[in-house]
Amino acid sequence: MSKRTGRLAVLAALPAALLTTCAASTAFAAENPAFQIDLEQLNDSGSRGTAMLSLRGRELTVWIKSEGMVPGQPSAQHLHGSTDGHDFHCPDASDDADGDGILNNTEATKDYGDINISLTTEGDTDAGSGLAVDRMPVADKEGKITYKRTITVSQDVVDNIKDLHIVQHGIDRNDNDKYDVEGAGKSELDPKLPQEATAPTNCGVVKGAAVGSIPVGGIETGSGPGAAGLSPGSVAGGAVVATVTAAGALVVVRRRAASGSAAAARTEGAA
Ligand SMILES: [Cu+2]
Repeated sequence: MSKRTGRLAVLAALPAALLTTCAASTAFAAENPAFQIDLEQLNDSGSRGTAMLSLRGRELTVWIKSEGMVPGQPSAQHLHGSTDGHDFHCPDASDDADGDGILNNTEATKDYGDINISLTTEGDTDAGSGLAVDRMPVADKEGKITYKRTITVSQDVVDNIKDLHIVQHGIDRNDNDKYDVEGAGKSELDPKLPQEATAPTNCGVVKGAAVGSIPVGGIETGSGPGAAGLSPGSVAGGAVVATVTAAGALVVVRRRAASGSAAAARTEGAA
């Protein structure tokens, strides 16, 4: 081998070495990716916050810090959207289809999709726990919520995490620190429930989500081994269960409010 050829060989090897380095660091980032979410108010709630999603294999850790929540009240919170490539996003006031001044959950679901994961404080996290308010975080007396939980998710969620987003629910239109029908009428989900308890108060998408969601098309067709997880069908089925469960769970809130013991409802803030 001539000296010249030898040098060329070294030069040729360099990019390969660089590529290997890059691949290694990319692999590291891909192994433990983290995504930031800014929560922005809906329904003029004044609520806002930040959230972080980080993945270690199929272990998803969710951090949420929000403020402007209803003091002493539980806030249902979820990862909404789908893992089959559909591009859901956060709604805005223009989605108030019936023009009543309240963006209710049904109107908003058209944009942010069904519940994919319920961000409960303990126990189940499926869509069926969507309104299990006894397992949802309670805002402290300043209206702040701090939440952190690590949950095991399906590979579909891992692969499409950028297509999901966080929604927190619960507004207080008449500023009396509780969910009541005087504030915004009855919930469209169940006329026995106050709209204030189910209407969304904030929403946030994963930063850079639009970029991430483009190549997802391949996932839609591919359903090879290991693609098990939440199918659109099972999510839809879960949503029905969620509504039913919701009716039961929210009755707790309603009874508290009805008993007039707002103080009792103002349990000490979780976390
Ligand atoms: Cu939700």
